[in-house]
Amino acid sequence: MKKEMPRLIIIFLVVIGLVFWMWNYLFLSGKTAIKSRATDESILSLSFNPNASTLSTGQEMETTLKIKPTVEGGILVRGYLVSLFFDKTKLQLKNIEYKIGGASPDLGATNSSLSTINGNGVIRLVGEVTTPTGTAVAKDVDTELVKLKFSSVNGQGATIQIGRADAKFYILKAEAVLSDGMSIDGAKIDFNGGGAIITPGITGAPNPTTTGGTSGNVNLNLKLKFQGISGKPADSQNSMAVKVKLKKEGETNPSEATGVFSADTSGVWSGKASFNLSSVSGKYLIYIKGPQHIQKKFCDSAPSENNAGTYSCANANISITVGDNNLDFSKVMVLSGDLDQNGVVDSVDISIVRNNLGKTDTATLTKADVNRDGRVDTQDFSLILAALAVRTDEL
Ligand SMILES: [Ca+2]
Ligand SMILES: [Ca+2]
Repeated sequence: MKKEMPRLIIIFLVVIGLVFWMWNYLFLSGKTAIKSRATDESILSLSFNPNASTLSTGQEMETTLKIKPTVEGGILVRGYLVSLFFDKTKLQLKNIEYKIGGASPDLGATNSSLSTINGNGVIRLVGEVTTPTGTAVAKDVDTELVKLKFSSVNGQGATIQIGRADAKFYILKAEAVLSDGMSIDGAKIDFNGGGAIITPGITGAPNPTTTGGTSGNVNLNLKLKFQGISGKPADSQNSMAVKVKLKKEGETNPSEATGVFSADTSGVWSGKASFNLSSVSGKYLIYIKGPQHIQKKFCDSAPSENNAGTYSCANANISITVGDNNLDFSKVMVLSGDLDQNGVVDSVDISIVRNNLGKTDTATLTKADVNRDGRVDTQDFSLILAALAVRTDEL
C-alpha cells in the first residue's frame, strides 16, 4: 500500500486538474487563463541612467531615458510621446538622439528645435516607428528610448520629473490594434542635488457670448492654416466650420461666431465670421477653434512663427473697424487634436482615431480624418500624438 501512495497522489492531482480544465473550458470559455494578463498588469517603467549628476557652470552630461515593460512577452512600440519640463534658468538641452524610432516629422523635438526647447523649458519627445511591426522591447529589460545631453547654466540644483500623465506609449497588439492602455511608472533625474519640479499650468475658461451670424456689422475675413493639411483637400473634405471668438481687451466675455472655411491649393483656409458690436474701440484678441483642433489665441494682425505651433501671445493688439477686416493668420499653425471638442486632448481623442484606422466613410472622416486626405490613417494618429503635448485650448 505504501508503494501505491505516490501513484495515487499523482492520479488524484491529474483528475483535479482535468476537472478544473473542463470546468474552465465548458463554462468560462477559457477566459480565466487570459484574464491574468489584462491591461492592469501592463506597466511600463521609465528611468534615467544616470539619474543624478553634479555639474559645474557650463559642464555637460549625457543621460539615457530607458523603458522597461513588465508585460509577458514584451511589447511592440509603434509610437510614443514623452514631455519633459525643465528649469531653463538652470539647465539647457544640448543634444537629442532617438534610440527607438525617429522624431515624428515636424512634431517631435529635434536638434534643429533646440532654441525653442531651451526658450520654453519643454522637450516634447514624439517618436514614431515607421515599420508596420513596430520595435520589439523585451520584458524586464531596460531598453534605451532617447539620449539627452544637458548643460548646467550656473551649477545650481534642478530636477526633471516625468509624471504618469507626461508619457504615452502606443503599442501594437494582436491584429495590429494600437493600444495606449499601459500604466506608466515615471522617472526623475536630479542635477546638483535637485530643485523644484516644473509642471505646466492650466487656467480657467471665460464664458463666450454668442452674437454670431453671417451678417453682422463687423466682418472678420480670415486666412488660417491648420496642422497636417498642406494642400487643397478633395471637395468633400474642403469645408470646415470654425468657431471664432472676439474679445475686447479688459472685458471678460468674448463674442462668438462660426464661419465656414475652405482651402486653396496651398492649404490656406479662407472664410468669414460676422459679429454685431455696439462699439469697435479698443484692442482685441481673436480665438480660433477648428472642428478637430485646439483653440488658438491671436493677439496680432499679421502674426508669424518659425516653428509650427510655437506662436503664443499675451496682450491684445488687434484693431478692428465696422465692415470688413482682413486678417492673415496663415503664418501660424492652428494645432489639431481635440476631436470631441471638449477643450482637452486626451485618450478619448486618441481612441477616436485608433478605433477607426483605415476607414474612409463620410461619418468617420468627419470625426477623425485630421489631415483631410480621405482616410483615417497613421498620419492622423501622429497628429493626435503630438497634440497630447499641447493638451488644452489656449485661453
Ligand atoms: Ca478632446
Ligand atoms: Ca487622414
